[in-house]
Amino acid sequence: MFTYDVLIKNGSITTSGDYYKADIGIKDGKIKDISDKIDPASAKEVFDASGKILIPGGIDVHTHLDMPFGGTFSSDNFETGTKAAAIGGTTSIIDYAVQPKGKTLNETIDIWNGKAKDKAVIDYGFHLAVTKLNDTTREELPELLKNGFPSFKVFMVYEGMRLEDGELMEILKIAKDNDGLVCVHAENYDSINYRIKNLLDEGKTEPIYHAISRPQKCEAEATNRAVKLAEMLDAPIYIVHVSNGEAADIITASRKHGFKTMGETCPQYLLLSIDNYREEGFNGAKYVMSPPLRDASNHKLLWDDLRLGDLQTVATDHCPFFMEQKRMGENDFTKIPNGAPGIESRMALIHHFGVNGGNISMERFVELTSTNPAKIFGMYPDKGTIAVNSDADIVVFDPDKEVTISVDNLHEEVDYTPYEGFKVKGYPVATFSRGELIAEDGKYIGEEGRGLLLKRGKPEIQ
Ligand code: DUC
Ligand code: ZN
Ligand code: ZN
Repeated sequence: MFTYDVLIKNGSITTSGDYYKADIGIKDGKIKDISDKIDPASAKEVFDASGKILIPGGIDVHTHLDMPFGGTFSSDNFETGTKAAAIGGTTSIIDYAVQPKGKTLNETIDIWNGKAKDKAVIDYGFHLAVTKLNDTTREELPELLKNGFPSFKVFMVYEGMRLEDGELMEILKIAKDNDGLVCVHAENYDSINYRIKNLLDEGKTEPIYHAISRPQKCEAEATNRAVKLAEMLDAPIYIVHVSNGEAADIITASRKHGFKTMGETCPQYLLLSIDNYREEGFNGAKYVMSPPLRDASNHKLLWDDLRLGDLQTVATDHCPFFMEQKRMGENDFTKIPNGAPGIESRMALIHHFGVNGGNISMERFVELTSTNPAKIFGMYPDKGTIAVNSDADIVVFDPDKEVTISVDNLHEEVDYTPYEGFKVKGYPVATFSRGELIAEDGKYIGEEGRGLLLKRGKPEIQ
């Protein structure tokens, strides 16, 4: 009888607060021992992590897999998307389950469960995106908040999905009263419609006009409104995909005044810019997402916010579409499906441009990509750390491995990456999920459909 199923030897463990060398003994999917030297004879399988860094599995709390959008579906489903995630060092996701017209929230969970169950290969949770507030949803919300779904999403834009300010306020209050958290997509709906009409009237149909139709102020205004509504109630709020320093400053100010306000940004807002929309032909459509890419001067501001603790997480908003799908908007930028891929490269990009780039420490990298997501969304300490009794979700990270990111070496189900040609030093080379080695050297090697639905607990405000 072995004491451990798996022993990871000789790695350097990095958590959000520590960096040290130790062996890790794993049994039944959990970390059972972390010690200086564990006898290799005590384990069925031994993994040698000499020269490697061991970090808690990445947690991407903002994905859109198999999501209907603008008459099509995002091209990664729960199988392809989570395999790509696993190879890239992510072991849990929280996907947005968007309430379809005429469906209850419980029916929405069933629909998203149908998409994910037996397909996802890593653990997954759902934020319910409430698109209709009526008596049924009002009754469902408190129950769901208490029973494993402690976070909801509200869109302030998108016809058929958006809620009015009063409805957002009501949901913020319900969440506050039931230990939940509301995630908000903040853009000003009316200003976007006003701009779109003028641009199209002037015959301005190319992808760049997507960015011009929803400028930085459009996001900053809605961020301010959402944050102020939450402040009026003293309710926690989490602003998703913050794309610029002006919107981030609103979060910073709110936090300084003692409110429970939090924000997320994504690699695209740290590394790409509005200039990408000017790429030749229809290539600018690759970057059509909302909010859009901004002036590059925002990069430093957002990195500073991440380093100083003004923003708390880095997720992806992974929402891929093939170029063929993007072509739906060839003659009208408003018809380009919104979204871009990123689930597989998040960890390597944030490590390289964050840690190697001198913007954040290695510990802060772990905190932003794993520990804070786990805490904020009720998964800690099962997820988000390397500690005794935590799930053995561990990424073996080779700090010396140099990779040129390309669609040719990624596994996302889409025909481009916005990060084509980006060079990184440091890359995930093996991924353990609940003690099982599921990805190694760019290949998914785990069982099919092994991911489990995460029933999450109370959010911890960071
Ligand atoms: N933004 C996107 O770019 N795609 C999907 C949803 C969203 O908010
Ligand atoms: Zn959004
Ligand atoms: Zn999104």
